[in-house]
Amino acid sequence: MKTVRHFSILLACFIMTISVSAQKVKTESFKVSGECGMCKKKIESAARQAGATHASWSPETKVLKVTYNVNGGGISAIRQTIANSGYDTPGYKAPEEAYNSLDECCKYPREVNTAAPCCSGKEEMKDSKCAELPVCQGKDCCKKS
Ligand SMILES: [Cu+2]
Repeated sequence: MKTVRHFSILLACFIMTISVSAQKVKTESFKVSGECGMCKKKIESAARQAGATHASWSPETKVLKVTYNVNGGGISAIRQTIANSGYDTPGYKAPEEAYNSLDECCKYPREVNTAAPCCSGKEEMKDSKCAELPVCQGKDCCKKS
């Protein structure tokens, strides 16, 4: 009888372990472009909005450390939401409008070259759809800088 009770306690422990690991929490770090303390607030709140339980971004290293539940939207939802708020993340580029509406102090240098293939040098394209055109048909795609 005693062994049976021991066994059921063991079993109960085992089941509890399984249910805890079912809500798996993961911590990941990745680079997010940004500049200052204001960026920090916006990046971290975007991450939380997308389901991160903890988010901490460093203006020095530009690395965001997030903790999230793998059963939620996951890391891609977090990256996407941060990008939508104006900050480039790995695999997700912030839309032009979002980047342009950032405060001046927050406008980080973009690593991704926004120039269309038909625009020479430092000229940027007026809108991102231009780049999809084969060699930018109507060439007034390019902003004069
Ligand atoms: Cu900023």
